[in-house]
Amino acid sequence: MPAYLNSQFTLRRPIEYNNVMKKYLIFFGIVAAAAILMFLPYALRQSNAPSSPASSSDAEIKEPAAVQPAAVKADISGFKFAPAKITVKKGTTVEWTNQDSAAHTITADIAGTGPDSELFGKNETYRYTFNDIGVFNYHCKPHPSMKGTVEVTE
Ligand SMILES: [Cu+2]
Repeated sequence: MPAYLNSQFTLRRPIEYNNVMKKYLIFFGIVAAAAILMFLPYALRQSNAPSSPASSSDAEIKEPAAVQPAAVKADISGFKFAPAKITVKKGTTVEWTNQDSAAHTITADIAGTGPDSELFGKNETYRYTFNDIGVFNYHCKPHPSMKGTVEVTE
């Protein structure tokens, strides 16, 4: 008699079959639960689809901020600050370029409260970052009639 037909095997077979079925049911149960858990966030995201244009417009709002110039540019031309009055947000750097042959300075009217450059000549620049809120009046040391203002807002 072949071994696979012995009575022990045929008796045991249904029990083993049940065990195998139980293992399969548990396995598929876990797979199904995992599949549901994996698809749940996706399904929730899909249901939020109408609000996704809002998130893309958030990105559009962020983009100009990232592209924001490193410095606000101003000129010194014809013995004048141009523009003479600049309004910037706190933390903004202002960069002045001297277009005149004469050397000029950017000097805070109240020493120690704002820009204080050396003399700088034609096509040279001076940068100052305004980290405090307020109105900063400045002038040119050799030409006190040259006056400018930077207003720094929140
Ligand atoms: Cu000057």
